[in-house]
Amino acid sequence: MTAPALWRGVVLSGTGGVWRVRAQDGSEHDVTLRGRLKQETRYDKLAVGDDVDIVEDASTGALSITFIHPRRTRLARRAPGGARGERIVVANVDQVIIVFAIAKPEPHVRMIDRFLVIAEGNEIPARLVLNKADLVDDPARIDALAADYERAGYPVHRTSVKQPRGLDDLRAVLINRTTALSGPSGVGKSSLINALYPGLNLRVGEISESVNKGRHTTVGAVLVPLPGGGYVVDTPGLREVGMWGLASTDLDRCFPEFRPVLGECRFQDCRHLSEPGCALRAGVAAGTISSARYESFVKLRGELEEDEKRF
Ligand SMILES: Nc1nc2c(ncn2[C@@H]2O[C@H](COP(=O)(O)OP(=O)(O)OP(=O)(O)O)[C@@H](O)[C@H]2O)c(=O)[nH]1
Ligand SMILES: [Mg+2]
Ligand SMILES: [Zn+2]
Repeated sequence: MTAPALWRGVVLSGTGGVWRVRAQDGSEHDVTLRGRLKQETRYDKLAVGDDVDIVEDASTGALSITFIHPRRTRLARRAPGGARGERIVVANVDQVIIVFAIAKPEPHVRMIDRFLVIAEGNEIPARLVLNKADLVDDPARIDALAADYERAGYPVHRTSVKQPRGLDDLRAVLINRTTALSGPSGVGKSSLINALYPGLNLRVGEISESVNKGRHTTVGAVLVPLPGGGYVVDTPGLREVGMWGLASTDLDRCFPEFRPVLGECRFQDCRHLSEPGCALRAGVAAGTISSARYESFVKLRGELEEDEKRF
């Protein structure tokens, strides 16, 4: 009797029963979760992005997942209907790249901050792309928008697909990493990916649709292999994560530039809203903390406190 062939792969997508797995040689296969593993772990414990071991049954040729390697990171959201339990939307995301346009559509700072908080809440490094740089004559306009984020420690890429500009640097940070690419509609996410990888002809955000033309209906996030190594995850992955699961009291730590002053408020449980002796508000008044970023904090804190009343 020959031992079953064992190989390693990455889960690209799932249908709720059959999983698409990419082997290290680049080949893709439909596999199922081995019965024993299914019982041991709750079903949804396997996630897109998981690094898995696969065995091939010597007689039937059927492929099954026998082991899920420990995850580096997870993008998780609250399980539907319950305050307890999380559902992993994507595993092993190495970075979040948030794309906005400098114009058409106008960037919305509250929304940029919301995306960054989601990344911070999941402890995944984030970068910001300001695309359509060709649409503004004065580079100081882009710098003004970038300033708050660069001060907070986020790398900011100024790009243009039309010019083109900033594309080589962006390609360099995608190589050999798994990236959740997110941002509002019309900012140029698909255009950027197509400019970076001309052969890929990918319409980010519509990936699930194209996969659905196949035999199975894809549920949730889809990992797309990049030429040269690495993966991008289509946008719904991050959008559906939201801020679920983040405690309102942890929000302040999701603004990296707030962290140095967080221990300095008069009250240990300071909400940083109207409490006397708040170091954060003192920072805003002194101009060392961005008032725009602080306003985003206040808005998101209100939303999280509302959520907590409901659960
Ligand atoms: N001027 C200019 N236009 C751009 C640039 N990048 C993309 N566009 C245009 O912006 C429009 C939207 O681009 P998409 O790539 O479809 O945007 P998207 O982010 O993928 O949008 P969704 O798929 O709806 O989420 C298209 O008409 C692009 O040609 C750029 O750098 N400069
Ligand atoms: Mg698109
Ligand atoms: Zn405070």
